[in-house]
Amino acid sequence: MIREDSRPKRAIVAAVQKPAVPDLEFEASLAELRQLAKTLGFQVMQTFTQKRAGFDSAGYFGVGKREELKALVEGGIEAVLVDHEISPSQAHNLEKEIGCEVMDRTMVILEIFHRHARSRAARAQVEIARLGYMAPRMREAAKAAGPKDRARSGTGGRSGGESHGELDRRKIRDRIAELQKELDSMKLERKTQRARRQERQGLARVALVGYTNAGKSTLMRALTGSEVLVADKLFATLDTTVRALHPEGVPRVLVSDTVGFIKNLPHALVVSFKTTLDEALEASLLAHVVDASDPGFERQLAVTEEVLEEIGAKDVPRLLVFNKIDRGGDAAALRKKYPGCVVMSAREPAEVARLSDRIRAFFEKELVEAEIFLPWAEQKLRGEIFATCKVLAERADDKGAFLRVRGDADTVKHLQQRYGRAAKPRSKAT
Ligand SMILES: Nc1nc2c(ncn2[C@@H]2O[C@H](COP(=O)(O)OP(=O)(O)O)[C@@H](O)[C@H]2O)c(=O)[nH]1
Ligand SMILES: [Mg+2]
Repeated sequence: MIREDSRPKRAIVAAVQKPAVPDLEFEASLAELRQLAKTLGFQVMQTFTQKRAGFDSAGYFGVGKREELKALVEGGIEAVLVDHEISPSQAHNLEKEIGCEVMDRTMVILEIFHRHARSRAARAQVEIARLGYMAPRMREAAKAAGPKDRARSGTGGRSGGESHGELDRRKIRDRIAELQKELDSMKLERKTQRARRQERQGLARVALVGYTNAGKSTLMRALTGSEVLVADKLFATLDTTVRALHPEGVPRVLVSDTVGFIKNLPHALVVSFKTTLDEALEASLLAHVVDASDPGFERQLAVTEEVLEEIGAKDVPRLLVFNKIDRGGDAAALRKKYPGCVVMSAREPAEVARLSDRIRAFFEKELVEAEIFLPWAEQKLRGEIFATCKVLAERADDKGAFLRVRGDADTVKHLQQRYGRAAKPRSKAT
């Protein structure tokens, strides 16, 4: 759907405004769709709207507007993103008439979820939603393919009267049932999931959560400094949205960008959204990013917290980050109302550095100080100690070296056990 080469696909974001929809609401939804389009790698060239009593049943826009759209497409537009869920026949007609790909809001969102779904449950859930969305559209495509399609249906052990489209629909139904069964069996494995989370807690991970457009991806780039992906084998295969906090320190902190909350989320996608967000559960710290300049931020903040609680992230520590303060918002009032919060602008490097320090401080708090004994025969393992701990001091005797280190409790314990403790453990962990 998205081109493999580096040039982004040129798109138009388009919508019909019905009389009952206030301008502000209409504009906000369009702005959100533009942001979602960017997330998918589209270059949004313009926004195209029409005020109309209702959606045209044949082609969503009125006839004249469809002509206009067609002219724009001929000028080099490759996709039209419609800010409503439109019917399969509307999408089909529109595509044929204007001559380019049409994606509706639901499809755009599904594509984003698909990219973010990492856990087995999230993948299954998103696939169910996708198949549910596809089924009626395939029927439409089959209808458009015409009656000769029916001739092909005799094979494959299906009853003779079944059309190709019906066959596909049955396959989709079967696949949905299969995925649902898989999901049900996964629910029984919840405990395992919790265990996995605990296991990962040794790794310093912070997840950015919050609404689309709050500035999560911008902060992610600013905090991690480079476009270089974390090469760590464990994560490299998992996703492309995990990077190390820059500059790297001890412990090495990994930052991940989660799927954003969406103001105008189609009801059928709520469950997929929540399952996809569950990667947030693997973090030991959630940086909840809020757009302080958005007049509706308090409601968004509340919804985010509710959903985080629902998915079981209630106990994961939070750092509340009010971003975009350069665009608006009352910094003093925010600090007073939300003690411990960070108020900042992602555009101010000094403020990004402050956020970075706050994150680092959170993980450093968890560090312990200890002494590790390293026998002379084991010196080749020095590298590992230096890579995983901060070495504060070093002394030596005839048996080996004693390294005074600060590091993650589990790592330190593991290293101590591996080489045997120093004869006289000097002081306890702080
Ligand atoms: N003025 C201002 N704009 C910001 C700030 N942070 C992000 N943005 C802009 O807000 C838009 C959405 O940011 P993005 O990081 O993509 O949001 P995400 O959907 O949460 O990942 C982009 O156009 C950013 O350039 C900020 O602190 N101040
Ligand atoms: Mg983003």
